[in-house]
Amino acid sequence: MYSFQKDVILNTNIEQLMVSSDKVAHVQVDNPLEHALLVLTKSGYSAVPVLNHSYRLKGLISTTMILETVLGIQSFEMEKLSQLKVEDVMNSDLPILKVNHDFMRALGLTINHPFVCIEDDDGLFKGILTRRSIIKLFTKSLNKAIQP
Ligand code: 2BA
Repeated sequence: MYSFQKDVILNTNIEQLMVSSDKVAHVQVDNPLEHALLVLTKSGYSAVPVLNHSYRLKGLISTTMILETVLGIQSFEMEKLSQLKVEDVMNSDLPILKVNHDFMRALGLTINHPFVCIEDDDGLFKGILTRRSIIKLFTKSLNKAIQP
């Protein structure tokens, strides 16, 4: 009989799984769209967090959001890349976890979001929790459980 370590998973501290802010590609609210497109393209991520100058979370921006904005009726309106700012386009309706939130809350959010931003008690951006880190945790635990 396999024994899956349910308690180990449920008691996981989300800070342990977090990609810390210094390793997270991000943009700022007042960056022009062309800068955001550069960050997204060069990092290879499809969406990244948006912060203000006090390092607080303000939204998310993705390549798709930018392309939809510059796509006109007949052609791409590339001048919008320098005219518009990240805050004009970003999605500000984002789920946020606190460092002390429990693992089940985090797990539920990653059903619909590939990553969830984490902030500390003062509202400062701490990092992100990705689906990858959660799948890694389950894989490790299941591997332990099925090993003879
Ligand atoms: P996506 O960019 O759509 O990436 C989907 C998955 O593809 C990632 O899943 C990861 O497994 C892989 N991937 C994409 N670009 C990668 C890269 N440059 N290096 C390594 N692996 C890459 P997750 O790791 O679960 O990430 C979920 C989402 O979290 C990503 O979606 C991205 O929007 C965001 N993300 C992850 N790490 C990030 C970071 N360091 N900075 C900013 N955003 C990040």
